[in-house]
Amino acid sequence: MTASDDKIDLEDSHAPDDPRIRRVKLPHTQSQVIGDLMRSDHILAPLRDLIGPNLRLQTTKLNMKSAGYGAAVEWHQDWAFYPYTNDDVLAVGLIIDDISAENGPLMVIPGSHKGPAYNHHHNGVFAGAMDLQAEGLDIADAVPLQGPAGSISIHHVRIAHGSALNTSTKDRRIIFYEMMAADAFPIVGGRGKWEGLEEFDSRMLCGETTLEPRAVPCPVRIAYPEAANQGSIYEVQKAMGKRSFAVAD
Ligand SMILES: O=C(O)CCC(=O)C(=O)O
Repeated sequence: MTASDDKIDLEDSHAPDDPRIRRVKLPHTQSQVIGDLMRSDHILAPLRDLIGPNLRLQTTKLNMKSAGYGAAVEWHQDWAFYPYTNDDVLAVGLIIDDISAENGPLMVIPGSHKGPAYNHHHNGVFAGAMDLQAEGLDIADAVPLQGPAGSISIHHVRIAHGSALNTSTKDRRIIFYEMMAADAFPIVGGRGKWEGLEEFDSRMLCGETTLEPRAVPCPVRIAYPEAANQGSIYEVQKAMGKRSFAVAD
């Protein structure tokens, strides 16, 4: 491969004779195991406990964060990309490799999910990234989500989170399964997927769908105008002038 496509997102340092994958896109459509696991109670039961019996898929991704060069993800709220009519929207992180402080754990700022819709615009475009300091948040408060392979993390759609470049000798792969209450409908102008009712309902994971969105007042910002680079969060975040994390050589 010489360029990213709709299945694979390549590291900036990728070369055909030195392949470097940053992300596998929609892995549940590429792997039966990942798809079956997504629909199993290992993933769905804890989410039902948190946001109720009716669950719909937002998206999935497998972030590779390979040893030595796995890209950072700048601080952001998922909500900046896909606001819904309510915020019963969660991301399950399925940890494939043991994760410690050294191999680029996902970090979250506790309590930030109860705050505002933080600014993710820079130089007049949606850059999908926050300047923590400018928003009054402190990286010293960040908690790394660490654990042995096979663990899961669950983070709220409005929590500020990010992760550093993996400079260690250990891979850090996480599959993210992002899901919401079935009565959360995407807000027009957000990046939540809406391709009509049939497609929306094809993403039901358990319980019943509805035609009655539940509207809960939540702060929202619209993720436009778009930045020049698109295709994945890593590309969109290049529009952020000031980076919090180092980039690979
Ligand atoms: O893989 C990570 O550490 C960050 C994941 C994330 O926030 C994302 O992909 O949107």
